[in-house]
Amino acid sequence: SPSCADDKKRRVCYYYDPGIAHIKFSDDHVMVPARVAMAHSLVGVYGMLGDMRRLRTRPATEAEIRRFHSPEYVDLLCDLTPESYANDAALRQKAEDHHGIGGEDDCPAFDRLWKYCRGYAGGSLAAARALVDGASDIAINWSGGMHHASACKATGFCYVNDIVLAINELLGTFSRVIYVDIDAHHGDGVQNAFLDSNRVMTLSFHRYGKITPHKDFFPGSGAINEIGDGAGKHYSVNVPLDAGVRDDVYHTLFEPIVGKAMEVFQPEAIVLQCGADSLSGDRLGGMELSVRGHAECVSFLRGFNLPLLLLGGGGYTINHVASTWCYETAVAVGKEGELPDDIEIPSHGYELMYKNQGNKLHYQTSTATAARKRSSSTEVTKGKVLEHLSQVE
Ligand code: ZLS
Ligand code: CA
Ligand code: ZN
Repeated sequence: SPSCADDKKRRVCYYYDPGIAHIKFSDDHVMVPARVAMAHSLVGVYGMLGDMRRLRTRPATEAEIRRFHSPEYVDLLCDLTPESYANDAALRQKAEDHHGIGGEDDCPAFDRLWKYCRGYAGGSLAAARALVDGASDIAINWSGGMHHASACKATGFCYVNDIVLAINELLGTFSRVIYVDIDAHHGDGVQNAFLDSNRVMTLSFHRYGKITPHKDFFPGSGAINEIGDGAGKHYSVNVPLDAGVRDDVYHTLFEPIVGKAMEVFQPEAIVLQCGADSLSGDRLGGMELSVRGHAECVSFLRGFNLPLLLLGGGGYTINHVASTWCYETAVAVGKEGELPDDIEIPSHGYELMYKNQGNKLHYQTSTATAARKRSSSTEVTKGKVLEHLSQVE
């Protein structure tokens, strides 16, 4: 139960590939992998690297990536470079028409794409193995969490689905795995991969609905009535949210729903995708969580005392992302109470990036002082989701 043994120390392992600092989707892309390097530097300057086992790991192999992704798609990812994309018309056509990659769009063919994919997937696989081995209680890979990728297609900035690979690794040892996704977007790729499985329960909280009369918030899936198929019926859980949801409303839903899911499903391991685009002030998310509100999800799941895999995901205001993942690393090691917020972020190379947030880890959310009325739809959503969960046998 989440109420006891929370002060117990956990063995935490942490994966970081310094190569991530040099990856660029394009000059003006919203997805900035260097945010993970910023988070890593903060974790270092706050003295937490000594509290975790640093994983010795390697990039995922082609064979490991083929365990989920289709042969043609992996062939393409291996061959694709900015040069081959520019010069090989057949390859370019295959990438664009069949595999969601190309142009100036969401998933461009950028330099070192395959290396990037192998790097973050290798991190999530190594993290999953550390939990399987029993060597660690909590394993962290902030560069992972790419929840949209499907077996044969890149979508929504995600090329290789490291989450599906990691869950499959966990399923070799654990009978049931729960996947919780607090990214502002629906975790469609993970849900679809396990849609008819009763060994994986997927639970996504996400913004849902129209952003203009003709356009849905990406990816458009994740309605409350998507509950899974066949043997997996009731094992997909969706919590659609309105734009602007802040800590109070979010946690009116999160603890009761996740608590109920834990109770009816009785998982042996937990995977938490910590997409940071649900934070206030994100360039894409439109939600209003504070750093503490977001991290409360990590503390709550940590409290169940099960093997816990923490992954990154979205997050487009990169100083907010780095602050949050640093604080959540502190939650994992049980030191969040020791992170000083009365002093400015110490000098560590990236300190100038935090100017817009007053140089403090816990920045002020835009609605922190504005009173807003709580919508009755929150109670309706909660009731419907709990009703779905009560049907799990
Ligand atoms: O969950 O909404 C879309 C698709 C489009 C509209 C935008 N154009 C550029 C592409 C086609 C219909 N895509 C979303 C994807 C959001 C992915 C979230 C990933 C995750 O957080 C996990 C990592 C979207 N929203 C905003 C953009 N794309 C977007 C905004 C601005 C830009 C710059 C860079 C690239 C092209 C111009 C881009 C994408
Ligand atoms: Ca989500
Ligand atoms: Zn997202």
